[in-house]
Amino acid sequence: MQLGADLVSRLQRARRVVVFTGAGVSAESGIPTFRDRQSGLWCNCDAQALATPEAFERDAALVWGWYEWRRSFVAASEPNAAHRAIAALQGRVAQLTLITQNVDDLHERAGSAAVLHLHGHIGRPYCSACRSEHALPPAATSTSDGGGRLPPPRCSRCGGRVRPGVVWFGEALPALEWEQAVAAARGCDVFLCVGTSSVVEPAAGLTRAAIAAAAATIQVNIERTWLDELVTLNLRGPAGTILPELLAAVWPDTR
Ligand code: BJW
Ligand code: ZN
Repeated sequence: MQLGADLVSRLQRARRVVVFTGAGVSAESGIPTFRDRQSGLWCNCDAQALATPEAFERDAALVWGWYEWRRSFVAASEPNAAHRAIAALQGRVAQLTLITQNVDDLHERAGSAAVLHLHGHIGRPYCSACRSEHALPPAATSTSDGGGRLPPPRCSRCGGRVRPGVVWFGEALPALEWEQAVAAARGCDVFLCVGTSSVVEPAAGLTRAAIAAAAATIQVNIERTWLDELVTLNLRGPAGTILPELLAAVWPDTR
């Protein structure tokens, strides 16, 4: 991998590194992305129709069934080389902040600690009335048909309807995670933006914040995004190939 001596040295000397990931980092684990033309989760349906509080109000069984189908996908998936490379990076820099938009737990399963999940967790549903967490049975075996209608469980405390533990359009991001993410983006030396289309706000603003703070910004993606002209370096290709190569280029003793 040709990185340029300046960038290699910047990475080697970096004290504060942020890795910001999106659905593309889990694509090679078999989890469909949101917006890719071929395999996107929502290519056959309108995102707004399923990922909003209004949709859940209107047709809870449709939305709950869709999320249970996706939870089964996550349960059947394993972390890939990109998740593992990010976990390995943790041992290389003084301070690594891992921020993800993903609702899966593949970063954690690869060994990353303290992951900031900006859009929640698919495995942590909670009561839409009293907000208490609700334990779920292990995910059912995944089916390829996009799931069926399934009524959501009821809260054991108040009888309210249990909802997926994710952040829908129009909902606020978790305040603490967001504050920590913004502070990390503003204060980092190097910001890696991996496998995200960067179209969803306010998360996409983190890369802009890192650019404004004069961090070295590296985008890893198989396709162009609107950030291509703004970042320091674009590494075009699958994250599961590019990230291990990046580590090996900067720290040649990486195994
Ligand atoms: C690979 C690869 C490989 C493939 N290797 N790469 C400003 C302007 C306009 C609109 C707004 C704005 N501010 C807010 C909004 C509204 C809205 C928004 O952003 N809308 C835009 C779509 C226009 N935002 C919100 O509503 C947010 N809330 C909010 O702002 O609240 C305000 C508020 C404040 C106070 C009180 C109350 C309210 C919430 C956003 C929540 C987003 N939620 C979702 C669903 C989560 C649940 C679920 O999982 O179902 O999060 S949407 C969906 O998009 C999901 C993702 O996390 C998110 C980002 O998608 P991501 O990860 O980038 O995936 P893709 O598919 O888009 O891209 C994949 C990329 O990977 C591609 O580029 C591929 O090329 C690449 N790739 N394989 C490397 N192997
Ligand atoms: Zn309740």
